[in-house]
Amino acid sequence: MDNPRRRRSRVLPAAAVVAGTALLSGCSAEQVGRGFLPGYADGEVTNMTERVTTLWTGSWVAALAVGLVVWGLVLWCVTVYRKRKDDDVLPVQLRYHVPLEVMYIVLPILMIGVMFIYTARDIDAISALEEDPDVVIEVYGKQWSWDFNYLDEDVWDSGVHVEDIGGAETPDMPTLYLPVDERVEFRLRSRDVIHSFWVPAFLYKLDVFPGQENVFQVVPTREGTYAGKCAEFCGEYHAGMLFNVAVVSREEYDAHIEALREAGQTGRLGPELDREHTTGDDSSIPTGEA
Ligand SMILES: [Cu+2]
Repeated sequence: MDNPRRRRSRVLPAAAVVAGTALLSGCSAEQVGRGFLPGYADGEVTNMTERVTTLWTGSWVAALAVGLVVWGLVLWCVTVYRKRKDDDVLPVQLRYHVPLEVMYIVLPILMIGVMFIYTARDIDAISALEEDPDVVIEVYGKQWSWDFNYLDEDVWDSGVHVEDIGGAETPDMPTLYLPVDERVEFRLRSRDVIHSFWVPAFLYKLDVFPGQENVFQVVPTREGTYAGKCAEFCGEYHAGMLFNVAVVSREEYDAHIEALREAGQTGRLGPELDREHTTGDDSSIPTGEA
């Protein structure tokens, strides 16, 4: 029968298992507050990361609240209307309840509407382009590395096509330098197939298409080195398509540009290096300039 003491004895170990799992998995309050997105306690990585994190945590808190209500209703029905002893007649199998059915339609539309409004607001802010970015970087994705053209400085850097990611040597990863607290415009192009430019710590990625230029802007706000990768499966060595992003002071940035110039890496690694069967005609590609 319904013995409250026995019920408690089952609830307590379950709660202990949940708490124990949370502790063992090493999740701190700070990580939970960020919804387990990458991030740092000592500052936001870009001008957009706080917005993205808030949208993410807001979404899952809302989803969890809806989930709790739904699970609660399910459990309530299962418990209250369960089959009892000597209860061997099926309940009515079909019933109409128009107000309830209207609710089934209206409530989900409202919930999706709320998510839509916040998402549209944030996508708008994140993809906004300003007239005069401080730094313009042209990025070429290629099987399987990256070329970076620092367009304002007329220098370039290039990653070696990685072909032995399983080998003992670590791939020769290019490092993209960005000055902290300055607005950077990325112009993304591909030399061959579809890639995706992803710096996980920026909480943003954008696909890279052959024959098209995709543009976004961001202001890195925290000095540090971040991992970057290709996020679109692009062939055999896709996993080796890695790079680093170094967000540094203006002085360090200038010094790095100077070093590239001294190494003779002046000019631009342009569309002439695209793979032949894709478009080599620069004029057909919109430049992204306003
Ligand atoms: Cu790729």
